[in-house]
Parts: sequence; C-alpha cells; structure tokens
Amino acid sequence: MDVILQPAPALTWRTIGGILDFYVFLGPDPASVIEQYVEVIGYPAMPIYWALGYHLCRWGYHTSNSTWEVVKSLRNYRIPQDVQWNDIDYMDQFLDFTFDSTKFGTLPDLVKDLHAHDQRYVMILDPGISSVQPDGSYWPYDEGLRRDVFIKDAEGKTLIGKVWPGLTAYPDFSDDVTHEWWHENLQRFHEKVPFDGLWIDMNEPSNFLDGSTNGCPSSSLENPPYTPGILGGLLRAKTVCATAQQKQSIHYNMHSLYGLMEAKASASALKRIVAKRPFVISRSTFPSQGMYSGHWLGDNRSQWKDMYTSIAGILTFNLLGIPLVGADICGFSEEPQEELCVRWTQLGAFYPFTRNHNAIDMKPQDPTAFSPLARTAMKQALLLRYSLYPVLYTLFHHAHVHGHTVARPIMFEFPKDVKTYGIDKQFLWGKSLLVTPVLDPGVDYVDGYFPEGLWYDYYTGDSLHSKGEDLRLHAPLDKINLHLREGSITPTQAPNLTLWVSSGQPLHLVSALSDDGSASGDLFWDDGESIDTYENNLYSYIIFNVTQNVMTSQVLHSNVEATYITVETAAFYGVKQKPSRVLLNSQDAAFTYRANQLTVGELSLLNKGVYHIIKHKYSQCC
Ligand code: MIG
Repeated sequence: MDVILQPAPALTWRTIGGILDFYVFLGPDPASVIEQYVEVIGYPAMPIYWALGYHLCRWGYHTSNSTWEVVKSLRNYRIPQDVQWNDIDYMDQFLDFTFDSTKFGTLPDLVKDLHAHDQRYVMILDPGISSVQPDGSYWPYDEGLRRDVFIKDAEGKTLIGKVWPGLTAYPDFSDDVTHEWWHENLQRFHEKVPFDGLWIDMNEPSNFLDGSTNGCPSSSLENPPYTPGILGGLLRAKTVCATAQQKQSIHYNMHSLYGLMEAKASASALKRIVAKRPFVISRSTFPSQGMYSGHWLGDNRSQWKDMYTSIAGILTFNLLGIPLVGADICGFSEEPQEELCVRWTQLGAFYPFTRNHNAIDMKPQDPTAFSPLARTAMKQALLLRYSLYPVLYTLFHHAHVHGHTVARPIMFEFPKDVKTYGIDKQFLWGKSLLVTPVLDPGVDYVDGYFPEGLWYDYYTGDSLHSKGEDLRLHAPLDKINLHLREGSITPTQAPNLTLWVSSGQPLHLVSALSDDGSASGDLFWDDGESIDTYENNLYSYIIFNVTQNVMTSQVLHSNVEATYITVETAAFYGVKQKPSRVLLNSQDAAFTYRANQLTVGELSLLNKGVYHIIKHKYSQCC
C-alpha cells in the first residue's frame, strides 16, 4: 500500500487488497498512543542481557582466523565486546547451515573461545535454500522437498529464484511444518557451531531475479490496476511472484509478512535449542515483530548524513514496538573518515542495539583499525554504554511490560513544548537521559535544545537552567554530551569488557535533584537470560526516592533466587549546601561534597539490610 502525507494535512491510503481493520488510539498524549498500539500488536520481547552489549560484524572477514584476530585485538586494547558476528562469508558456497571448512575451519574453535571469554556468536542466515546441489548432498533442500516446505509457483511447482548460493527455493514460513524443518536445520548446525543468536537477512523475501526463473504468469494479481510506488515499479521486482502459493494464502496477500514469520520460526527454534531468550535481528519487519526480533536499519553509507538520519530511524522503530534497533555504526557501504567513525560510535553507543557493520571490500572500521586517539574515544563511548546497562535494561523491561519506548523522542516527555516536535538530532533514553551527539565534521561543539527546567551534565554534575532554549555545548572528539533531567535517579555500574562481568558489579545511583530536592528512579533486575522471568516472578523490582534530604528504596518485588546485586555508592547532583552529616540507616557515613555534588560511598554496609534482596546470579552458559 501507499501511505502519503498530504499538505492539507491529511493522509491518503491506497491499498491493493487486504482486510482493513481500523484502530483509533486516543492517547491523549503521544506516549500513550504508542502504549495502546503496542498493546494491540504485541509487546516486544525482553532481550537477553548480551543483546545490549557491543556487537561487531562485517561482510568480508574472509576467514574465521581473521574474524578471531579482530576479537583478540579488541580484547588486547580492553575494548568492550559482547558479540562477534559473521556475514555470508562463513558459509560453504553461501549454503545455509554449512560452513566453509577451509576458510572457516576454525569457526567452532572461535565460538568456543568466545564462550570462554563470556562472549557470544551470531551468524547470518538467508531464507533462500539452494535447489541445485547434487541429490542427497544437501539435507536442507532434500528434506525440505520431502516435507513440502517451499513456496510454490502458480502451477504448484517449487518456485525457484536466485540469491547468493545461486538458484534457490524459498521456505514458506506460513506453514508450521516449515518451522519444524527450520528448527531441525538449526539444531543440526548448532551441534557443529554452537551459535547464540541469528541474523536473518534478505527476507523481504529478496530475489536477484524478478519473480522466478520462469518470470510470473500474467494476471491481475501480478499486474493490479494500481501498483504502489515500490522498487522496480512491479510487484515481482526483486522478489517472488505475487501469484506464488503459500500454505496460508497467495504471496500477494502474504508478501509483507515474510520477515515476521521467519523471525517467529527463528526465535522459537532458538528458544528450543539454547533454552534462553532468543536473539534474532531481522531486516524485514511487520507489526508484532518486536515479539520475536530486533531490527537493523539496513544498508546505509559511511556518510555524515546517514549517521544523522539514523536517529529518526531508531526513534521510528521505537514507536513501532521494535525497540531493539540500531543502524550500521560507521556505515555499511563506503569508507568512513576516522572522525565520522568516532562520532558514530558515540551516537551508536546510544542505539538500543549497537552494532558496527561494514560491507565487503571496505577497509576495516572496527575500533582497533584507527589511531590511538580515535580508538580510545570509541572505547570510552562503549564503556559509557556498559556503565549505563542497568538503566537500559530497566527501560527494556518497561517496553516489554508497558509498551514504552526505550530511545524516545523528546516530544514524548514534553508534549506541550512545540519546539520539541521537530527535533531529530537529539533523543532521550527513557524519560531522563538526554543524548546530544555531534553530527557534523570538524566541530568541537554541538547545539542542542533543552526543554524548560533543570538539567545536569552527566559527567560533572554541573547544572543548567533552561527556559526552553538552544544551548551550545562543548564537544571535543572524545565526548558525547549527556544530560540528566531533574528529578531522576539513574542506576549505573562500573563497566567491564563484557556485560557478563560488568552486570555483576555493584550499583552506583545518580540522583539528579529537582529544584525542590526530590528525585525518583527504578531498577528491574533478573538473571538476564531466562525466558519469561517477569511472567514467572523471577525478578526484582525496586524504586528509589529522594525527598527532603532522605533517600529511600522500596522493593516492590523481589526474588532472591533469581537476582543478586548490591548498591555501593550514590551521587546526588544539586545539593545546594554542604551537609554537616550524612547518615546511613542512622549511622554516620563518610561523604564528599563539592560544587553542588554529594557523593556517599560504602553503601554496601546497607547490604545487611534492605538491599540484600537483589541477587544477581547467572546460570552456567552454553
Ligand atoms: O546482497 O550478506 O543488508 O547487511 O552485509 C547483500 C551481505 C546481502 C545485505 C545486508 C547486509 C549484508 C549483505 N546483505
């Protein structure tokens, strides 16, 4: 369908079929509209903890050993990395569920080594299954034919298209039999390469041919009276025929659901194989996708403009109930200048899904490929992200349970401030953490809009009072500006090389006091990987409060078995006078005070009391 925004203002919808179901979400504010929408389409899945770490990928590592070298190099520079990925180069002749035993012979060892370092492995899978391997030599196709899992052409023969492995058949994910076959393929491959998550690409579904090797029959389905403004101007362009047959209906009716159904099959297969929350990232998406997968924004270029437009993309997918979203950091095609890659890594550290990805034949663009200055700046940005894991994880919990956005347009928090409506260069994490990235070359400052109120520099605790104005901020190459909104409490942790390690660190709570000295915040905590911990009560949920110089925490839900964590230190931004004493559960506590900032340490003493309920315990991983 076409949906066109008219100047009137009005929307014009032109659809070539389907059943039209209209829902009107009354809000009244934008955030409530999204909550209501997500309630209808399905809440996004709670991601496995390492989904929120740093992911490194590229097309064209060429060998498992060179993939391994990059992993080692990041370890060597102590740059955080949770997940290493491989693109289609790992496969034997681009065949799904195989790996190239010459070039990628050490892949199983690489994956074991990643696991030994608390890191994870994700590889790509394309839907196209080669249909031209010698009989009996390629189980996925042979067995797929036996079980009748492939999409058919209008005459009922297996539809053949062309993708990376050459001629291919397309699994019909609208059929449960196909899900079972997909699971068995994954299970068999997992026995050789114990992967942790899946990257599903080319699932529009994409085809190097238009329709099939035989084209498509001429019919009103292939050439409807009106063709929406799509790539190639034809329904069959770079995909399969509209008249192709799937179990549930003709492809004409199912085309846009291909990625959704493949994601559903992949997530449920992974759940069975690894018995943890499934990690799936998909290129094609449809409403409800967030229940099964995250998304990356597809092929971009290593250009400043592409970095800028990624923000709108990230925010859009947060509105669509797919909060686990990111763009290819440093750009996919073309080669980034070092400065661009640094700035992009800083912005990317605030994508809910953070992956650096690069196209084949392009120069390496992982953090270790650059000068010490750039490398250090990137490392710092990633450490910053890792230190904010508790707040990010808690935001994903609220997305999962309430349909909240994670990366959030400023207007969602300030719907009455019309100046926020057009902002696409800044965004929030949740309601209080304001991200103001540099999006231009050659500058050491950035202009950002600050809605009316009190804001604190995240790093220094310095306050600024805004009347609702644009402010120029200092932004040298190694800094991304971050501000805390008044009235918030942000849980943070000392970062480390993996979230496995850092998420076991004690908490540091940062309170950004409002003018009247109050603040509040929360924490959701569980074992990070078990399925349905919220639904099964295997989590802890705590709210923090500051009023009239007293900070309290209230445990609204606790599960000692599933979770363990302690609070070690607390900082209070906006304490106007140096206190004479600080009491911790009525006992004098050591503290430091400078420039409106109070820091209290050794809160772990409190662990004997109320904080002890939060336990963080990971089960043994794969
Ligand atoms: O025809 O697998 O968007 O991320 O590196 C290109 C190779 C296929 C497209 C994806 C891109 C990926 C590439 N793929």
